Amino acid sequence: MLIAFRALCRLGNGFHLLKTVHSSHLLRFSTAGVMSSRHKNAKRIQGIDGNVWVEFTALAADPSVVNLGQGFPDISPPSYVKEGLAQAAAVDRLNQYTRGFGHPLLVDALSQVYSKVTGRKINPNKDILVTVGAYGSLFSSIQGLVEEGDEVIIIEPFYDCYEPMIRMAGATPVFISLKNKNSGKETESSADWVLDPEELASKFSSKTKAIIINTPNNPLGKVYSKGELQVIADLCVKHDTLCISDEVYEWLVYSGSQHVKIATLPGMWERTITIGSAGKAYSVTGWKLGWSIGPDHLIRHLQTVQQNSIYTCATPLQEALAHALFKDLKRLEEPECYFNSLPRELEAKRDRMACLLQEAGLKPVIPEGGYFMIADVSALGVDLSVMKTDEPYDYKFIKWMIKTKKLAAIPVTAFCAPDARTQFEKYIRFCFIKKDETLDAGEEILKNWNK
Ligand code: IK2
Repeated sequence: MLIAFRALCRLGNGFHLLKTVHSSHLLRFSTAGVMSSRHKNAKRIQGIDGNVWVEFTALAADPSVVNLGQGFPDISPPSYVKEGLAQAAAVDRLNQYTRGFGHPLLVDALSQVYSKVTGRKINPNKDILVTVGAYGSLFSSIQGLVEEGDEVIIIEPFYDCYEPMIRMAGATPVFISLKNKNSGKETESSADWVLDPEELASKFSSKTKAIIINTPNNPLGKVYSKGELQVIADLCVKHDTLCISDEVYEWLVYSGSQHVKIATLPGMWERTITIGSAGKAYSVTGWKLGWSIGPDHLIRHLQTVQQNSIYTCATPLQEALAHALFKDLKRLEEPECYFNSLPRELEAKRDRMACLLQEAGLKPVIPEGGYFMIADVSALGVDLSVMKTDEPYDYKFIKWMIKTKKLAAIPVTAFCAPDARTQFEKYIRFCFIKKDETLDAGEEILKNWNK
């Protein structure tokens, strides 16, 4: 426990200083008593105040910068999705609170879609929680299920919020890194990045409460094969461990790969929370609607977190999402279904992005899914030793690139723990769910890189 050692000493300038034995932070206090030790942060958020999105979104906000950084589409969402929202907002009743665990029409739609996809009857009221984005699902899963002293395994590179959420729950993240088994190959693929099964087994212990997986993975684009998921599933069953499966890019899988839900493997339904996102499924990231799907005995704990925190999500958005899902459910096997047409559209953008990066001398890792591509920038040989910060190379590289080339991306070390920094700092992440004009502007910069 943090024991604050107060040494209040009156200074000539009318301020007091408070020192703590825990950190070197000195808090300033006005004589008027505006601030006191009561204003100090809660211990659970100590050390997690840095955030890659806050930092790099601000840097990329300059309109002269071509933003291939944060993962939001600038293509138009489907018209029926936008029209559905306008229609919902026109109904008085739909502008009021709805059922806290999910709007009845939406949980009905989700249960029908996921019953079909998983081949298991999903109970709309007991097996589903609608949340504020996938972030809300991750948060309620971790708060509802992970205890102080527990360990949670996360696989690097991982979506950055997993680690602080685990720490806020008082638990300890245990890291394992995907390794590139074919480093140096002419064309690298996200499929080259694999887990060592023995190393993974060594991470499980009696303290392991859960493992978080993310397929397709952000930032790498790896789509875990059934065999790879089976290795994870066998360890979960053996050690009676929960699995939080972040599948926000489940529909965005490219030719030759197939998305497999770990919850469908034997013994996994009863221990898995599967997470989805409307933002990613329908290219409406600003809607911030997500969902958790799993067995009643786990979902009820997430519901407890939600009913005592945000309580409910926006009703018109949920109504509109339900109508969109019903429309696509009817044509799930047809090319017009958005879940089939979007990956087709994106595969062409992915291939274009890979060519652009290669021509500019970067080495892309071709993703099997999702809408990000990481690229090795080391061959460019940009010397950043003049930047006197202790930041990893990728952070410096992107700050330099935004300033001098007017192109924004995201550093890959934001997705790993400090120990893996040397493995990942030569990579930066680009987002390719962008309209052609945005990709054209990126192409222009990359073509003129050496001029
Ligand atoms: N999980 C993963 C794997 C995500 O990628 C995201 C959203 N990330 O988008 C920002 C970026 O990577 O540039 C989430 C969870 C959160 O999804 P939501 O927006 O539905 O809360």
